[in-house]
Amino acid sequence: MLFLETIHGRVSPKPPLWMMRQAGRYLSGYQKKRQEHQDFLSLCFDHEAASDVALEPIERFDFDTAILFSDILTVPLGFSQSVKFEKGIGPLLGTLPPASTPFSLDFAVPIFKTVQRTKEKLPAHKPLLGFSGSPWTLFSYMVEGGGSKTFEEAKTHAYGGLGQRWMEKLSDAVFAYLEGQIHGGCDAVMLFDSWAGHLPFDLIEDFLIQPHERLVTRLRKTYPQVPIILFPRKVPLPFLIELHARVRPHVLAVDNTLSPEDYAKAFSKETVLQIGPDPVLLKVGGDPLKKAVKRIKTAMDGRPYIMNLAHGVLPTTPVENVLDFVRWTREV
Ligand code: 1CP
Repeated sequence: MLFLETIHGRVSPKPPLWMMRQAGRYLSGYQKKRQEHQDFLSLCFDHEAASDVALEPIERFDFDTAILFSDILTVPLGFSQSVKFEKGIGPLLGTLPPASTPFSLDFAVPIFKTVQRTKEKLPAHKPLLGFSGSPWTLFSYMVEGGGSKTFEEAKTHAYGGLGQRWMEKLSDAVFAYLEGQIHGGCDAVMLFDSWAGHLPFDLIEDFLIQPHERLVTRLRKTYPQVPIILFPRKVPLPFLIELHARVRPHVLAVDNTLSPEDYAKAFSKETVLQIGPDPVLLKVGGDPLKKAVKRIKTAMDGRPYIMNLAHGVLPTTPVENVLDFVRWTREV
């Protein structure tokens, strides 16, 4: 499996490739399945439909890994916090439960079934990636009650003691949740810290570094054969370097805060990076996309890396551009 071999250090002129949110709204099969379900979460909890959705991009684009089809915002359900997705608004969560609330994996039973069915239906040479939100990103949604621009509530609790308590609870919950995915058949797991870039310097230690240290150390020790991809989005370089050095994920997923050359300079050749063009460039397609792909390949030449996007694929992306992206990534 090129994807796993690369994570273990194999250098290839044709890097493994997949896209964040590869199973999503830009695909007709997804749209059809989505319409057959009352809301987005019903689709996530229908293990047959969710696994079909996860397989569609593999069949269409021959990506080098599949990713479980679910969402990071199922985890709050394990603390009995309500979650719904409102059309045109995004996620809406109920009030934050008391910090004494125990975590239950009951909500995840259908998700683990999705893992199993996706793995069964995948060609044997394609791995399956499990995932979770990171503690800080999950906490942000749980406190803010949805998306946020300022993260005022989340940061208020972070500076108080409650945030710290939740970091420990969420690290343990995410470990248990990923453990279930690994038992179900996931070959690797990814942690999405999508809102890490909103952490001010004085919260980096307690809300970015320590929760990941706790979580990744425990995962590495318990499941040494399962690689971990960490995506701390939009974290300034000095913190990113420290996070990487202390947490030691198998793969560091980077965005487009820096140029590919700067990422190559900042991290030694032993560091496996996951890197890719701006999702808007994928939507634009043509020459600008081709140039961006070439630039990344040149900067990453001679080191193991995974091609992806700087963030999730946009719903407005033409499928033809994805086909071009795959072709340009693999042409030598
Ligand atoms: O049809 C729809 O309207 C639902 C759109 C959709 C989809 C396809 C959402 C709503 N989530 C997903 C799937 C999803 N989300 C996957 C599936 C596997 C894949 O193909 O990649 C994954 C891994 C996620 C992860 C996720 N969900 C993240 C982390 C990655 C990132 O994009 O930063 C986050 C932040 C979410 C929250 C989320 N899910 C959906 C929405 C609208 C949001 C809110 C985003 C925001 O607050 O801006």
